[in-house]
Amino acid sequence: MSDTYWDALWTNVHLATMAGPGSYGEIRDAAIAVRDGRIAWTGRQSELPAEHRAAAVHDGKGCWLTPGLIDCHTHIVYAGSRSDEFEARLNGASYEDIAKRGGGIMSTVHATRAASEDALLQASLPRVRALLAEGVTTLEIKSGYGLDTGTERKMLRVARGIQSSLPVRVRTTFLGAHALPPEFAGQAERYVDLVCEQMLPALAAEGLVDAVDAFCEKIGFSAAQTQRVFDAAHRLGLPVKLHAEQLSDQGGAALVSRFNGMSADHLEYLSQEGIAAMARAGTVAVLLPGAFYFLRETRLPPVQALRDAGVAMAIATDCNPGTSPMTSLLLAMNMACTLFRMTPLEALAGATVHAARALGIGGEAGTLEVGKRADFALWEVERPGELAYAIGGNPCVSVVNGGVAREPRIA
Ligand code: DI6
Ligand code: FE
Repeated sequence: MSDTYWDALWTNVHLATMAGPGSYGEIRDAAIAVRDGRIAWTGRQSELPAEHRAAAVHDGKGCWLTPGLIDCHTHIVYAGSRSDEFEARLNGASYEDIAKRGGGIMSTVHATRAASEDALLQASLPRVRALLAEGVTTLEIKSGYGLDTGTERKMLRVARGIQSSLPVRVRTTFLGAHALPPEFAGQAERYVDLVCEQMLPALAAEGLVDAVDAFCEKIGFSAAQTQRVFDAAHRLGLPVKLHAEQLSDQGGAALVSRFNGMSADHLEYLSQEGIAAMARAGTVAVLLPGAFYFLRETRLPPVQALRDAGVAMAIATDCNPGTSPMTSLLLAMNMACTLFRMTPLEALAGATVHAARALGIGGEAGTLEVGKRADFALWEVERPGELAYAIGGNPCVSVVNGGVAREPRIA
């Protein structure tokens, strides 16, 4: 079989390869070829090798073709809804009122504990389908609404089940240190013992954990407790990331950087020392404009300082029922521009090349380069910057997962 025998070829497209810093990596009037699920050739269509053969040829009809989008921070597996709390708060109820009624994050924990594995999967699939309709090909999913071994296991199994049910690659993250479960009230250290000594080793041994996260916050876990979780992760050889500096500066970004963390996420209250530590370690800043918007936060993440320090910025939905009930990565990209003053190029890089790095899969995904997985999306837009422009539009016309084309909307 010669080098130029391909499984599939897309012609008549413009590529935004996202390879090479500071540009879309545009190749106009281009073609892209796939073999064995990987990108085998990219370039100008006029430069296609004369002797090439492809089993299938797709006419891209002048569309722009980008790497498949990557949502690198979600809590998309959960049961129940918190729309009642949203409405109660807009009718004047306080957070305390809601917490007294067993609301807030604990209402999601109760609903998730009560749901069967299949019910949890069925509740989650429509949210994932909404992301997939917008060209998402890789998705990170966290546990953290179980807070006991059995329910954390159930969440992670459902996350793996999503990859078996739909055309998407899933990276799982263990977030046992998300909140203190009611049965451990006043005993945070004992709960961290359980997370480090039982939950994480058991779930990692079952192959359910790709990375480890924690909620390092006054209302979550302290930096010292987070460090214990990271030590446990490293003993098991697992990479770490962190919910850091969302509501206050706990030094979380510097902490996760010391552990060579893949990402520090949220970062509204990030300090200059935190930025310097992230730059040194190459830790990606994952910015989450949906939570900023939904919480009506006013403190902006330090985007210009991150840029100046050369810290890569990713964008994600943070899809969760409490602070970011959002299933549109394109909208998150738009909000990153309008709310955080990121550029459309930074927003697209944030949902492709930098999101891949935040998941530790930069060698496999995130750009259109020969040898990487053939995950890409075709868009009916005039220019790639248009992807961050519309509020609620979806110009996706086709998605390719591992070289296999599909409709954006899937049943
Ligand atoms: N940060 C958040 O914004 C969410 N979790 C976290 O660590 C909140 C989760 C929820 O309220 O359900
Ligand atoms: Fe989150």
